[in-house]
Amino acid sequence: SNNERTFIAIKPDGVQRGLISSILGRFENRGFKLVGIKLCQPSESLLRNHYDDLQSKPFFPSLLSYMLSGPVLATVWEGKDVVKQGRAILGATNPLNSAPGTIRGDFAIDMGRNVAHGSDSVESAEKEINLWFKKEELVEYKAAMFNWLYE
Ligand code: DAT
Ligand code: MG
Repeated sequence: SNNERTFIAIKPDGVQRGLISSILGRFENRGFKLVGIKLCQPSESLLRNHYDDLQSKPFFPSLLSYMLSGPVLATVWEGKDVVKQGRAILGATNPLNSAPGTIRGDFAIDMGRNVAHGSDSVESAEKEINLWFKKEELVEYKAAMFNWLYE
C-alpha cells in the first residue's frame, strides 16, 4: 500500500550538528511524504517506552542519557514500503557497517552517536508513531507529486 507509515527521529547529535535538512532531504528527495514533524525534548518515561525491548541491555543507561542530552526531531513519513526503505536510507545500526550513501554511513562514526532512528517494522512504526505523536498532530493530504512517483 502507498500509505504505510514510519517513524524517523533525528537524535540529539544530529540536531546539534546541524544535520536536520541533510537527513530530511533524503526522505523528501526519495519521494516520501512528510505527515508529522516536531522538535521535542522527550521525557525519560517516553524513551523507556520507545526502547522497551532494550531496557536490560548493558548499553541502555548510556543510550538513555544520549537520547536525553538534547532536542530530538520527531517525524512521520508515508509511502510505499517506507518502513523498509527508511531503514535502508538510515544504514546499519553500527556506523562501522553502514554503507557510504546511507545517513549513518555518511554522517556517523560511533554506534552511540548514530544520528537518527527509524522504525524496524510496520508494528513498531505504529507503536512509535502513537507514542511520539497525538493523532491531531499528523496531517493527511494528497501530495501533488503522487502520480509522478507511483505507477
Ligand atoms: P537501531 O537504532 O538500528 O534500530 P537498535 O534498535 O537495536 O538499533 O538499538 C537502538 C540504539 O541503541 C542504536 O541505534 C544504538 C544503540 N545500540 C544498539 N546496540 C548497541 C550495542 N551493542 N552497543 C551500544 N549501543 C547499541
Ligand atoms: Mg531499533
